[in-house]
Amino acid sequence: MSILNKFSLEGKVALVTGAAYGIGFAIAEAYAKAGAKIAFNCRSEEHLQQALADYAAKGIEAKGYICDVTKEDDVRAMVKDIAETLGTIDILVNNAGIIKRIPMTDMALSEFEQVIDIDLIAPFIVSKAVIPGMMEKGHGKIINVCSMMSELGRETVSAYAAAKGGLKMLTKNIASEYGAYNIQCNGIGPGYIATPQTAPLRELQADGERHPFDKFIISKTPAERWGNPEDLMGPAIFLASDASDFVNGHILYVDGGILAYIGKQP
Ligand code: NAP
Ligand code: GCO
Repeated sequence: MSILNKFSLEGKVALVTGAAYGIGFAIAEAYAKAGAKIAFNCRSEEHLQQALADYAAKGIEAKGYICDVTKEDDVRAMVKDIAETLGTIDILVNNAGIIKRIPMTDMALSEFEQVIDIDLIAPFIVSKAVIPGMMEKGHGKIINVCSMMSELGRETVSAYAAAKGGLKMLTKNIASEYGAYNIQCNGIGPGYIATPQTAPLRELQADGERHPFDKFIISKTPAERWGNPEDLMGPAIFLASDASDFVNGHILYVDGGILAYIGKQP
């Protein structure tokens, strides 16, 4: 048997939250191409319909749900329906997330709370709904989408950094608490990836110049480029497959070397 079979997801059921587009879509696409049955969710009917068409255009039969990951009853109903239609979830990717870029002292409490709700509390909600099925099956893979902000801070992203830092520790705690049930929980930490979430940081300036932040990230990345969602496909397959059965509580940074690099000398 080829060693590459360890990376196969054949016959597995994967739920990728927030996978209508962006990083979640790329991870779900990768899982489908590795053999998994795919379920995903988002909040918007328009995004759902567009995503179903986009998956179909790639030959992927994805099952989509309108489900806000912060609503526990709706999440439990979605997980139950997936179990009844596709099978008990083997792989969960807590991908759904938002960011608000506001100086902390200008940020309303409600804005801070919304980011924490979606980026930290929701991974708790969804993992809590999925783990009992994994325990019953005797295996499971949970991948939490962390961030450079799981390790670093920067101006205007206090809520997001707090959430993603917390998500790193939630990852380690799930790994610790459920490792004995053959459930591995790891994080994937993308660097700066070209998606709608980071589009404002890459907008061309009125004079046609690149955005200052765009130039900043290029100077902080040894690869001298933004990442693409496709850059996450291989690492995500690894963390979801048998090839990572003894990897647990690890945050796999996929950042082109940002965290290793002091930055290009001026
Ligand atoms: P994105 O393009 O903004 O996509 C976010 C997805 O999450 C959308 O499908 C959105 O769909 C869904 N979503 C948001 N809130 C939701 C909720 N409450 N319930 C259900 N779905 C929800 O973001 P992205 O860049 O792909 O990022 C995906 C994940 O990677 C996020 O956790 C982000 O923090 C993380 N990340 C991104 C980068 C980057 O550079 N892009 C780097 C590191 C980590 P609806 O709006 O239709 O609900
Ligand atoms: C920002 C960016 C980052 C990325 C990502 C980096 O405003 O700094 O949006 O937070 O989204 O999380 O890993």
